Amino acid sequence: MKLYGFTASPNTWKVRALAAHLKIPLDYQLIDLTKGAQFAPDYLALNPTGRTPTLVDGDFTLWESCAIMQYIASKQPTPLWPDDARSRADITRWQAWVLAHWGAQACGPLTFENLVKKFVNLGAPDQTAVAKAIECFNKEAKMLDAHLGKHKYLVNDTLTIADFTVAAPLFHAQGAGMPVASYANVRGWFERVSSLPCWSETAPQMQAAA
Ligand SMILES: N[C@@H](CCC(=O)N[C@@H](CS)C(=O)NCC(=O)O)C(=O)O
Repeated sequence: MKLYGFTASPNTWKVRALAAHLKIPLDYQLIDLTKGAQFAPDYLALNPTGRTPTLVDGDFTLWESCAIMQYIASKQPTPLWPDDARSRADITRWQAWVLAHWGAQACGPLTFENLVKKFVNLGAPDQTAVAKAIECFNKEAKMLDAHLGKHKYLVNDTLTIADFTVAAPLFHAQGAGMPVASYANVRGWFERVSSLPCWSETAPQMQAAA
């Protein structure tokens, strides 16, 4: 299987980490977003949204990182994607929450304003956008922290692809100014998930623009 992605993006990193954890080889090709490679005609033919990541498995092409994770995890039996309807719906629920709220309204805007802009010289963070994202982060993190106060992992108290999905944006927490310090259960859970070797095996090398 071939994965096209941008290494520093949590959306690519979580897919690569999952495949590494499952020992499923991926032929990885960088799509350099800083050079506009996502808009090259060959890439747009695979992913007309002009975003990363994209998976190609023979004649099957798939974009949207959470769908890619479910597909990769379906390649072989694994407790990370249990074969029962309730577990799969529960995992999908957390992935939908990331797409609609945790990523889109909280971690994503903070990463863009405080980190990405610095790396690609896009100017100062928009403080109105930062304040709004911090407010969203605290609202969602409070709910997540309460859940993790009762559970070791997000679904069935066992590691699943839900943990990979929710944890991925937090790898940029420090640089992006995400206020994780107040959420002890989130921090404890993130330590458990992030200590899996698959994350460091697939980690980006980050260097800010001068
Ligand atoms: N919902 C999509 C989001 C993909 C996405 O926004 N990817 C970003 C990198 S994090 C991207 O490729 N952006 C390029 C652009 O918007 O031009 C997914 O989960 O795959």
